[in-house]
Amino acid sequence: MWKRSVCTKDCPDTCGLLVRVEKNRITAVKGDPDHPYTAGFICKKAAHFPEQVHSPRRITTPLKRTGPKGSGRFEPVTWDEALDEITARIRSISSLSGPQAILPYSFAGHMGLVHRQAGHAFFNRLGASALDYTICGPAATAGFEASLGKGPSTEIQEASQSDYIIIWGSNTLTTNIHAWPFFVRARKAGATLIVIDPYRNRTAQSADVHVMIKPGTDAALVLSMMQVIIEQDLVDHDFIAQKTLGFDQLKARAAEYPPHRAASICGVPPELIVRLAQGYGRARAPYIRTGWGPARQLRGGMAMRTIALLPALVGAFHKPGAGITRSLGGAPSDSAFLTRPDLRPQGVRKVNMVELGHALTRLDNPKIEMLYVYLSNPAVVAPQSRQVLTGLKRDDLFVVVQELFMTDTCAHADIVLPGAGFLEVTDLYRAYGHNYIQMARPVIPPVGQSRSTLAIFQDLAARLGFTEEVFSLTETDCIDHFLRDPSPYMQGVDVETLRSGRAVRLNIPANPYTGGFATPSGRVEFYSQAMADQGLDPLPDGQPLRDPDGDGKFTLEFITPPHSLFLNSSFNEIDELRKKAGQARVMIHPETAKARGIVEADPVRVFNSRGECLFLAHVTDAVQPGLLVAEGLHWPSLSLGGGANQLTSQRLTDMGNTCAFHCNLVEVQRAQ
Ligand SMILES: Nc1nc2c(c(=O)[nH]1)N[C@H]1C(S)=C(S)[C@@H](COP(=O)(O)OP(=O)(O)OC[C@H]3O[C@@H](n4cnc5c(=O)[nH]c(N)nc54)[C@H](O)[C@@H]3O)O[C@H]1N2
Ligand SMILES: Nc1nc2c(c(=O)[nH]1)N[C@H]1C(S)=C(S)[C@@H](COP(=O)(O)OP(=O)(O)OC[C@H]3O[C@@H](n4cnc5c(=O)[nH]c(N)nc54)[C@H](O)[C@@H]3O)O[C@H]1N2
Ligand SMILES: [Mo]
Repeated sequence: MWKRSVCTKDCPDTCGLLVRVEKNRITAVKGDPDHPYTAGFICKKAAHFPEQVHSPRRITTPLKRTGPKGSGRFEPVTWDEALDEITARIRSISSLSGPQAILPYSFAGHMGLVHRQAGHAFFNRLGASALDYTICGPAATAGFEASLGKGPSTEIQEASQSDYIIIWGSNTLTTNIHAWPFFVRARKAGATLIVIDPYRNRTAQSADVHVMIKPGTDAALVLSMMQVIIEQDLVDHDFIAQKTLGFDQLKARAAEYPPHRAASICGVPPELIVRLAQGYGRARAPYIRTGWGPARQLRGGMAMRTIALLPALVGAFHKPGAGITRSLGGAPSDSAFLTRPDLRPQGVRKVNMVELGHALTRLDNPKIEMLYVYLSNPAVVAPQSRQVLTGLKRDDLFVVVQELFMTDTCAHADIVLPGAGFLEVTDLYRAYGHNYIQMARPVIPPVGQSRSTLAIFQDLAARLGFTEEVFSLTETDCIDHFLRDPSPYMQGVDVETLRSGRAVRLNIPANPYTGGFATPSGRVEFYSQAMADQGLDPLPDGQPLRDPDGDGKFTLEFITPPHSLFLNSSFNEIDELRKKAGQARVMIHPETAKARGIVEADPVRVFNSRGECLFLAHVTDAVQPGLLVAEGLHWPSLSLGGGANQLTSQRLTDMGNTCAFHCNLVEVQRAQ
């Protein structure tokens, strides 16, 4: 029997799925042809869901550590034993050191509105240290909002009517593949496709023009394009007069970046900058798809803010097929009934999740004594892994991990709890690459003794005597709450269709900017007083900032973008996908390799002051000289030594306090 469901992995596409179930086993998964956006095809990863759900690697009972920390030796225990031990620890730590000695750590292993947020009320009520959820998007969001205000951006489907598409720091064919058909449609009608990226990724290989920019220099490139657009009078004077703020100051700033000067910063030849500016400025419907890449830099907020201003210069916001896309999917947004921020005692400290390494090794008053991990794999995904692992190995740290698989984080746990996967629970899903929401019910019961995130936290809450209503809400109670959300995005949403399991469109216009801009001035802000108030440059600024810890010591830049066969660190557990991905590789330009005596497939050691890791060298001109690229987060326990996050830093971005995953200086040498 085929049942309808949704892919809930942390990917913009949130695909409609059809799942074949025979005797409580999932035997096949395919795309739902009726899904209005994902339209019947799925990625290579999702096709492996049957093996993932029923994998022999799946954790099916609670486990308790028997060997030394990090040894990965466990014995099965009952749920009562496991939860009793956790509650006893919570009680003793809370009374001796205070509840802030407990730190929850979670992210987006499951994207459902209910289960993803199901632990928040518990930790708020406990008075635990609060986690700041910064590892992915906030720099991009903050940069974009400073220019255009809060709210959804242009729907990707619009791009099919564009004649000039720029994919700016997104590896669309790897990370957002369902956007591609809309770009293909536009190209069939004659559109030009530009990719701006430091390396020739799969998407750049398929573009008309690949602009091989140096990492962290997007703002300089944009300012230079602006200089050309203004000088050649390709601007939309009416739009600028009526809908923008600070054009004269912008003009003066852009004048500081003539193409020959910008070229020396961003490595893009001056003639190409002029061509780009003219192509964009003269297009009938210029459209930009931004990824998160430009934001994962120390000045990533500024980069995103500057890119977001470009459409205003040419009045693109009011042209069909034109605009700019970042994250989509606005509503339902009010989760307070479920997360209960009001239960959190006043003055509880916040811990930035990017700084987990510091938190576990340096934070005091009180020191972290319990780490409770769910829906995340911080041993692999968090920056500066050496320090994270030092923290996780502390004998005086009690670690609980809720997981489906024995990840590198689980290996450091004292107690592991088996989580029920997305095909085993009821939840509501909102995408961030399209404007549809969808509800899914379990297609099979929880595998083994696994339990849903909501069920686990409610059991813990009951053991600790928490009686607030939130601790007894069912999945469907929560979904009913979300569906009653008064947000305008929910208006007209057909709840019956939603309950039948089909995707339903939110009430969000395809081009929301036609309704105006939610900035303080109501205009696009070339000049932002809000940024000035935060001590930031109120105008776009093109000065890059390289990794300060490596400056003067290391000369090679190192970026760590996603792998097509993994989803962050997920899917390493599928043997076939891991084998297909092969050992962790680092791309090196032939000149850079030659200068170091490195040839194809050599084992190499990449290092900086934060750590080191091993890769196999892939010598290729798909990267520029002086840049190393390592795609994907391989589990160190199942691949060559280390993992790319050995080399990344906990330094925070200029806006949004996010991780600058693509801002690293390193050196490489042959291993042995
Ligand atoms: N297959 C697969 N799909 C995924 C994921 C995955 O791991 N695997 N991850 C998911 C998640 S959580 C997210 S947030 C999204 C992320 O999706 P993307 O936005 O596509 O990923 P990023 O890591 O931000 O990198 C995007 C591109 O930015 C480039 N880049 C790096 N630095 C710069 C820079 O300074 N300027 C410019 N212009 N480009 C730069 C990188 O080389 C890369 O090609 O993808 C989601 N989808
Ligand atoms: N170097 C580098 N590091 C990065 C990035 C990068 O580009 N470069 N990208 C960053 C980004 S964009 C992000 S969003 C973060 C992502 O970081 P994470 O959100 O930690 O992503 P995953 O590695 O997919 O880990 C999710 C874990 O949740 C588990 N899980 C899935 N579903 C369930 C469930 O229903 N119940 C339970 N209990 N567990 C479940 C999975 O098995 C998996 O181990 O990583 C970041 N790290
Ligand atoms: Mo992400």
